[in-house]
Amino acid sequence: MVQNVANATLSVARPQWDNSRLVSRIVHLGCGAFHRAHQALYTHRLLETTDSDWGYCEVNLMPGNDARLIQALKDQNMLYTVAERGAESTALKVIGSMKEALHPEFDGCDGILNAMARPETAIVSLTVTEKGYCIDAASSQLDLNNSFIQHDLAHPQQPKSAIGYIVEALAMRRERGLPGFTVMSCDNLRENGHAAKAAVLGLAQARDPALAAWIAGHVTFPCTMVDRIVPAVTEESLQQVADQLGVFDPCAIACEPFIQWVIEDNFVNGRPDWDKAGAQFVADVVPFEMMKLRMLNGSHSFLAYLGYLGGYETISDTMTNPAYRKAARALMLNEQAPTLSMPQGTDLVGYADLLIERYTNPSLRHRTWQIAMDGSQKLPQRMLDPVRIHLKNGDDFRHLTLGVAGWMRYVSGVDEQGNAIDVVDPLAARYREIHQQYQEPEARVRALLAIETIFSKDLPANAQFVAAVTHAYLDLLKNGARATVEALA
Ligand code: NAI
Ligand code: CS2
Repeated sequence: MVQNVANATLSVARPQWDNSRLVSRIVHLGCGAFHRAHQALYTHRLLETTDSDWGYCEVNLMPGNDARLIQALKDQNMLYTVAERGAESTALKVIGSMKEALHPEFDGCDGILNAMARPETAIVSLTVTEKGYCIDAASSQLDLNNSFIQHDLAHPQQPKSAIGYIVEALAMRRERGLPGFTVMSCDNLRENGHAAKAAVLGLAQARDPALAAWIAGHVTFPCTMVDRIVPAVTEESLQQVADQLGVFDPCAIACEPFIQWVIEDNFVNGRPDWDKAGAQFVADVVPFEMMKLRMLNGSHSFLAYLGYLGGYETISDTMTNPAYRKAARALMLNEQAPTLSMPQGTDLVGYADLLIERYTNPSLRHRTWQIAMDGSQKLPQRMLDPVRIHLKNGDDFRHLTLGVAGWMRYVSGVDEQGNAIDVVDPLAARYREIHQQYQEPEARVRALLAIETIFSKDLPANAQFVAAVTHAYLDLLKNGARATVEALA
């Protein structure tokens, strides 16, 4: 018998229940690193402490590793390990909230659509990365020119995008006289529920206005603020878990101990009592989302671009340089916090200090390269919304400016030593063209600013912003990232 997490002798206990207790009431699209260490863990905690029967039907839509993960979960009775790594010690947990797992390669589109259209499916949740919504990052509206969306319009019953699956499953429920379900985005988008709604209704409207009207009346799209730093697995991190666990678990995931989930209480078809497992249900999540996207994710992207260029492999390595620590904290408190409208009593200084402490955790090895990915999808909500506020108010925003210039320098694809950078981004080809076509720095900056899905029309037309970014970009070329960050102080 092949030894795995379901049958080997382990150093920690397996769940006290078996799979038959669970009902697949949630279909989750995007069984990646984050979901396994976050929503699946909250749901597991609920199973540990209450008589809940809420379980997950996991779905991955992408090929390659994502398909292999689904097969591996099936092979080990849907059990897997989460390793919470503090600076000093690691706690292991075997998670038992997944009932089943599906992939188009094994189960076909039909298998997945039928699961989403089952009467017991109450929630469809998503962690499909920012680009998985097929929206224009600047406007948060569905991009009808996206190749996945064009495919799904032509072949609605064999969708490829997460949004196409949701729309077709809702069409099936409507035909079958079933209620809708709640669509719950857990991605780092601004007003993620509203973005998911715009994408789903945008596609439904393009297919059939009557379907769009039905969805508008039968589906809710709560916003959520999700937080836990979960780096991508590496061979090394999997081996570390195996050494501690007693068996190799290909589905294991290592993360920080911190975890937070704030959810808008707007569910159309029931929900688990995640508050009993430490989540918070509130009427309005948007202020919390903005706080996290700007203070955490904004400073993360700043550290990712300037840290990578400065020769730092991970966020914790970057934090060993006092100038970067200081710059990250100043970005959070001087340039992001003032753009927020938080409920009274919110301690943003305490929040910033905790973020600095979390970034410093040396056990995580969160690569700057990983966070630097998909900048075209991340800059608008992390840096550019606050820039607009500062431009309007006439305030200083030099850290944000350097963050944007750092992204521009990074997407040139060549580091400060002349080595190639593996730039991963849906717009990577466009960046390459720009860097080939424009040799002169000022012209490159202008060409990058002209990418409307990132900067809209207003920012490239703002002379103050263009001058500030150009200046910071020239500083980076002349002095390098470390010296430029040091000079901020
Ligand atoms: P991952 O790379 O481990 O997983 C990504 C998942 O998204 C995979 O299941 C993949 O199949 C799916 N996916 C990717 N592109 C897709 C597309 N075009 N259509 C449909 N599915 C697609 O990444 P991870 O770490 O799980 O992060 C996923 C997202 O979760 C992030 O982009 C972010 O929005 C959110 N998040 C991540 C955190 C983290 O620390 N890793 C923390 C908070 C939020
Ligand atoms: C990171 C986030 O990869 C990134 O872009 O900024 O995934 C970050 O780790 C999480 O949002 C933390 O909750």
